[in-house]
Amino acid sequence: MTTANFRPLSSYIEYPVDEMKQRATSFRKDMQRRRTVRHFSDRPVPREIIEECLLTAGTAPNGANLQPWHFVVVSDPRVKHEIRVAAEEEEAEFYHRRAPKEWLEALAPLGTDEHKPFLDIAPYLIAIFGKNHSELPDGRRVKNYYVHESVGIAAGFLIAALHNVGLVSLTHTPSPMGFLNAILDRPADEKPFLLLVTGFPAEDAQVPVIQKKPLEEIVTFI
Ligand code: IYR
Repeated sequence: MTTANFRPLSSYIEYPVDEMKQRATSFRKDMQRRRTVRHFSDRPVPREIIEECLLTAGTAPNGANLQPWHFVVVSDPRVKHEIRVAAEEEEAEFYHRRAPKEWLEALAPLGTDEHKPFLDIAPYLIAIFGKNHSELPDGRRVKNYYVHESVGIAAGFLIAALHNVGLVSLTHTPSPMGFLNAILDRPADEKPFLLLVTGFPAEDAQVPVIQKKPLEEIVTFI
């Protein structure tokens, strides 16, 4: 059994209350500017920027610090195209056969359909996998905990990190996503969680006019 090893919390910063308020508001405003974008430019993005954002994602709190995630960053146009073909096949099935009417109605305001040109155009497709098991440094294979929660939080960090550097992203969820294991050669124990499309927005990018719920609707203080 490994024993716990503690050190002082030296990275913590406390701000005066006024500064806390300012920071809360300025972060809220900056995050409110973020939009999910489906119209991408093919302009390249330096890989080290993506690497930095992925390191931020890797700081996410997670089950037993087993860090149950793996990110595959796809920039090879041939692999991107393979993903597009497979995703569009699933999506055509979804939009024309599988999706219940109620789901299609919920999606109508977003104007989505089975065509996914952004999978060819955007410079990076980041396939995010949740790992059900980890390999410890001593070679032992152990179970991971709270995989969905952990990977979801890491994905949120990544989306915020990309936004912070002036990139846009799309949380794409072709369903089912099993084809990502085959194309990206990932083991069956890893489950695709999200395909995060990222890059610069197209110059004529448009976004749907939608509203976020007000505080009273999403929060209860007791
Ligand atoms: N996966 C499909 C459908 C879709 C589902 C939800 I929930 C969305 O918020 C958006 C789209 C697609 O990507 O088009």
